[in-house]
Amino acid sequence: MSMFNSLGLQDCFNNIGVEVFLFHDYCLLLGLVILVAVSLGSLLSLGSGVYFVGVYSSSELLELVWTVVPGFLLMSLGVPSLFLMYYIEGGFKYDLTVKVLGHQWYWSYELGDYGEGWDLDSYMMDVNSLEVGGYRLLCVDNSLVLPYLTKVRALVMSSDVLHSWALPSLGLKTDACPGRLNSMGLSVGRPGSTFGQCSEICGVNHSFMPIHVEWVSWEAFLSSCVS
Ligand SMILES: [Cu+2]
Repeated sequence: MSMFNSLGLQDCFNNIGVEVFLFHDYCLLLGLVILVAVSLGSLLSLGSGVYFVGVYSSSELLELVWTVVPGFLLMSLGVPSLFLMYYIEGGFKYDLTVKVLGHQWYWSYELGDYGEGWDLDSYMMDVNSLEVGGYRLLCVDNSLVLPYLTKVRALVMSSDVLHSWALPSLGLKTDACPGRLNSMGLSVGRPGSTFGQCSEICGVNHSFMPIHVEWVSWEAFLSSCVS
């Protein structure tokens, strides 16, 4: 969970999140190395009084290097980024499908795989009805309960305006668009709780439609949802 003194991304709860975290760090590091190299080179060149352009006539090797090296650097950003994008979108085989529907201003979840009675609306808890230790603006009345060690497919859609179903501690975020199903692979290896919020400005109560997913064992999952 994000705290007031947090730097960087949240600690991740799943494999995709860790990969996203590493890729983010790599991008920042690469940007920093290029910034320092270019700034130092410019300063040294200016300070020494020897102007590179003044003595430059031509060098095919130099031109080759300053074309190929940035090309490889860009590929080192693009290739893992594409892999991550496809990985986040998920594969084709799932154990469970959950439909996430954004409304103004709450989320509803449908677990149609196991018949009727599994649908729920998830509203933010009023601050006065919070229990001690509950999180203001994050706790909901009906949490989405999902089993861990399971390949879950989330199909995200909206019934009115654009919303975005975002779970930062899983490194995942998908826009909820009216009339379009976006899919996302959720897979977590241990029990726990993940919180998120709508991440698309969707109206006056945009800040008040949090997301809470509880990861439990299959036994607890099956008993929690049969009602
Ligand atoms: Cu929203």
